[in-house]
Amino acid sequence: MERSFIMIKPDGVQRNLVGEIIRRFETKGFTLVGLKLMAVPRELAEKHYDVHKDRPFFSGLVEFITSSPVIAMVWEGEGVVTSARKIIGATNPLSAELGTIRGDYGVSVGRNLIHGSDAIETAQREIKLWFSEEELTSWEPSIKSWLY
Ligand code: FUP
Repeated sequence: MERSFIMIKPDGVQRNLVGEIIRRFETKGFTLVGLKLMAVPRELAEKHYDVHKDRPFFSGLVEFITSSPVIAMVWEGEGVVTSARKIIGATNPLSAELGTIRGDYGVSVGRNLIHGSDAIETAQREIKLWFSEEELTSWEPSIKSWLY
């Protein structure tokens, strides 16, 4: 089953949006298979954003992600990678549609509240980077077979 790595960034935690953000994924119908609150080691932040290492915003981004705790999560379900990106909204919150997490709560690209994997292969890499196998628990929603 498809999985995505979702992280509530320090600004989302500081602004008490953890419950609201988790609610959106739960009510959409995806299954939470891993969750932890953690301080992010610099090395992990640098690996996670490795693709941006030559960009001017890289050092500020790593500073920010390591500045206070994040919520790291893995969500599961058919199409979860693409759907999560829609739930999250565009990178710049000022361009993000209302109804998305960034569109509803964000004002700055450097404080855009949440990360979501941008492709299935990226999700696999990020999940390995952030979670051990033992930290992930697959479970079957037993209420209705059409809920993931
Ligand atoms: P996204 O996939 O929407 O998280 O966006 P990107 O992978 O393009 O960017 C990763 C993070 O870098 C963004 F969440 C915020 C930060 N960023 C900036 O701070 N400035 C920029 O111009 C672009 C991205």
